[in-house]
Amino acid sequence: MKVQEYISSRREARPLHFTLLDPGKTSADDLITLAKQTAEAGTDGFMVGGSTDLSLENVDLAVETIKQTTHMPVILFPTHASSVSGKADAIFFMSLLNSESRQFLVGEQIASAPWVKKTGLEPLSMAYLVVAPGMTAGRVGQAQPLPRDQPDLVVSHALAGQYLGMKYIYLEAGSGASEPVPEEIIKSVRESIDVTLIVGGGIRTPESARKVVSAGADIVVTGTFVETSQ
Ligand code: 1GP
Repeated sequence: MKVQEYISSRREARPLHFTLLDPGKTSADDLITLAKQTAEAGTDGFMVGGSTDLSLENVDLAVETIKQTTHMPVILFPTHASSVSGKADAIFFMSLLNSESRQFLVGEQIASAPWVKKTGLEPLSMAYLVVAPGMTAGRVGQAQPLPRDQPDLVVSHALAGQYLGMKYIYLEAGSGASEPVPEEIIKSVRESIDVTLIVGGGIRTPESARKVVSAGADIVVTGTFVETSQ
């Protein structure tokens, strides 16, 4: 089954949870433990990536480790074309729509496209929107983080992503953010778009995950919470 079908069929039953694992921050042994624990806890899939420069070997190893441990879908969440592992099931083929740099709007994508075709990775087109504070993702992606008090501006970006044909919209507060994306923003985007809405960054408690879901997220992503909860 394609990952896109896996996501949409699971979503018919309930909102989903994805676990983000960063091989730049986590050892191979810890990846096994974390993957096992989160799979047992009911996560729906894994994203592998990070904002820092990751080597292809590192990402290949992480993807293989997670797949062997859990047999669940692994989706790349890349920053640079150089770390696109052909061993994953799919790739969030994403454009950081509020980046000021051509590199993150379309440059890394052009660089990785032939490799995606060659390896048969399933591309999942995604508009990646960095909301303040944005953290490392915002800094590395040269984004002007979208202000937390301007839902209309975030909606404009999300709609532009949908009209450009992107099947997923990711609202990102930044890994380790003190607060998730505000509920008002999530609600406004949810009411405006028809495609799958992913929300991540700063979600560390069941309560905040619940709020993000009731505001309209289809998929909730946690990274830091998992990394720090062994
Ligand atoms: C980062 O949204 C993800 O891209 C996860 O963020 O590490 O804060 O959970 P956290």
